[in-house]
Amino acid sequence: MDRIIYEIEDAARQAGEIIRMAHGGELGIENKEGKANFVTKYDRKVQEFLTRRLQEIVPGARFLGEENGMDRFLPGDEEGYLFVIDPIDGTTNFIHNMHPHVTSIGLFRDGKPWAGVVYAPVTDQMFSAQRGEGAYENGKRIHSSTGKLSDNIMLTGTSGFSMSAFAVSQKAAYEFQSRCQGVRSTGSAEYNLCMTASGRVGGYFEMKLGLWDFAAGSVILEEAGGKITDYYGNPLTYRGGSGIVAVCEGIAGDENMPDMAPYMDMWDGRIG
Ligand code: 2AM
Ligand code: CA
Repeated sequence: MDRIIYEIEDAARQAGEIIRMAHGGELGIENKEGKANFVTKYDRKVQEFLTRRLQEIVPGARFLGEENGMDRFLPGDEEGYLFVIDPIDGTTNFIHNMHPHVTSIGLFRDGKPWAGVVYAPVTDQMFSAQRGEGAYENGKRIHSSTGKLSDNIMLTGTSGFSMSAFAVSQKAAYEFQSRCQGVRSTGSAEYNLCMTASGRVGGYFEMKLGLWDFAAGSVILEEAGGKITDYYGNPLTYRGGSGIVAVCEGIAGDENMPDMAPYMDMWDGRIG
């Protein structure tokens, strides 16, 4: 892998250190759009740290991040290097001092995801991948499961920001529950993608995510042999948020995988 991937891993570890030290003090919790959609002073602080540090690693790179008003893909982002950052993915877990919450750094080249780094500070797990170079967990090569849906557990998102999205997710989870070994939920999208990439679970689906919630994990999953699409089976555009259906190698060709399109059609799109 390129030297810069290791430098990005170092930056993610330093971000993790800031996150690990946060508890015990004031978190500075504020509400954003929707029902349970929070930001803390640590989300902002970590994003500021990463923006500064990553600029040194890839001079001239552009930035898109969940916080600090940097959350839109701009026309200039189509060319050269673009970092897509979520300083804390799983903020609600973080607030409750509960694992998992991760720092996530995607790196796009000419508008396409090229590398991804996801660091879980509580468990000291470092996931990374570079296009064409494979996916790794703590330096060891990982591969997604080759098992079928019936041999795997699955992860569902819970869309904490929307009761109507939650209701539809639960309907989908009900269908999966009968076809697989059980449905779980963690509260961090990037972590879920890494769990799929590392073969621990068969896949993950969630109705609405920001680009920063899957920018890094999608490269890690694809490099681990998995597949990620929207609910209609289309490739992601990587120009903004989306619903996602992520599966391991074994489930990608499994005829027992439910059709996800009707679930997206069922959602009224309401936030709150
Ligand atoms: P966050 O912790 O960075 O906010 C949980 O199901 C996942 O949904 C988390 O990755 C969480 O990311 C994300 N999430 C929370 N609120 C959201 C919103 N309003 N829109 C899209 N994704 C959201
Ligand atoms: Ca976040």
